[in-house]
Amino acid sequence: MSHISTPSTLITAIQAREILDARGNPTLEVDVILENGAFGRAAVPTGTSTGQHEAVELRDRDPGRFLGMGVLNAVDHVHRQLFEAVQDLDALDQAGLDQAMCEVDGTENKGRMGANAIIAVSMAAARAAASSLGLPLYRYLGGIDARTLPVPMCNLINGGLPVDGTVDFQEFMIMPVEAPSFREGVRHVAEIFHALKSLLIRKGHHTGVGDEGGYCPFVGSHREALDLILEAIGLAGFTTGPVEDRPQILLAIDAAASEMWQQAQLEGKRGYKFWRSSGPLLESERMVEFWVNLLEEYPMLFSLEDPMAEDDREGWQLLTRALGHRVQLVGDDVFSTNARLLEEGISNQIANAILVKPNQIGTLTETIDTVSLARDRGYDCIVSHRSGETEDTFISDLVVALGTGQMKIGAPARSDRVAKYNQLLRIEEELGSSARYFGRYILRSRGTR
Ligand code: 2PG
Ligand code: MG
Repeated sequence: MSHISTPSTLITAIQAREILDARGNPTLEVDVILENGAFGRAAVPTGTSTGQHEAVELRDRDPGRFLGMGVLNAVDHVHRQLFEAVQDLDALDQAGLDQAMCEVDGTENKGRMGANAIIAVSMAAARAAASSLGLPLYRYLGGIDARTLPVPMCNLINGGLPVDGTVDFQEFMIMPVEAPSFREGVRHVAEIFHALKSLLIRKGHHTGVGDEGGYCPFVGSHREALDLILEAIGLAGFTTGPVEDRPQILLAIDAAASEMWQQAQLEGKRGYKFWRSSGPLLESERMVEFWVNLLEEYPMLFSLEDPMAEDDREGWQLLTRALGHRVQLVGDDVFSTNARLLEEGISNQIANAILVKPNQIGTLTETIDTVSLARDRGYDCIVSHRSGETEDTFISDLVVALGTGQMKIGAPARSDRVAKYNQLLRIEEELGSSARYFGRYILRSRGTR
């Protein structure tokens, strides 16, 4: 890539620091400075229901600070080994500097330097490079084709592991597929979010929100959660219904089923434990039947994320065979934004879409490689936030750059989530008439039922 280099875009300084994420836990922020004075800053989010094969998030484990969650060792690695590796490298050569950092780490899971340290430098360097060229980040990363605004997967109800005492599944989401623009899509989801709040109050539920900004009512069952959402959609004046009827709003669930699988394992059993609703333990085949029946009952359900556990490959295969032609089946834990795991999943015919979280793999280059692989093999990609976010909006630019057309953002509430929506609103405005909203196009490769 040296042909596009100009000496002025060489990395001359890096400053890392420990900051707080939206849950009050420490995380890493990094500034990268180039010879020409250009500056880029990035902060790293954190997951809760993390896949077993995610790149390592390095924590200090010093019980005397932040309950062991400090990241001072990662900060130190940025200042020493990682800076040494990328000092005087060209920030325009993203692949080169990402590779240099991977080499210094030398492990497959970035366990020595910490994936949090590496991804922070990787993203900050991209920002500095964009700034040197006077380009917005989405334009720098995506070129002239970067003009597709995603359909937001907007979280309305939170449950699962991060929330005590509510529903089994982690996230219940809506997708404004018939909006004419992203801006209108945001209006749709925000109005439904407010309608749901009024409904919850009317029904005597509390309206506290979870990490992703969605409400956490004590509803007990997933059906009750889905019914509340359907009612809120109607109250707000929007339509939902079978996918083939072209409703304005479709539904999505992140079941985070690996947690249910692990819960059963704790009891020495193999299957899925519906622990909140104290339902039965379902073996893989029964779990597949569960999903098939739920889709019959709720034909507006378009997307199921982690409907099966990452350790239940046969279950995933069964489900993909049963439903893969009709709905979007998204692998989060099972792929962990890792091209090798995705390749394996593709050959085993698991899922038909992948969640993309840059910090799961640890460099921007590898994130983009995973998206390219997914696309080549006909898998849809959904760029995603994490449950522990910061005010950083990198992923909003990334989703437009990659043009994947879908983004899991959380609720239209709380600044760590809203920052992402607002950045997409700015990008849409800047693109003007060139902007296109992905909208109904998400249905292109899924047959109707
Ligand atoms: C998920 C995400 C965010 P986490 O499971 O998809 O919604 O959560 O970052 O905790 O894995
Ligand atoms: Mg998930």
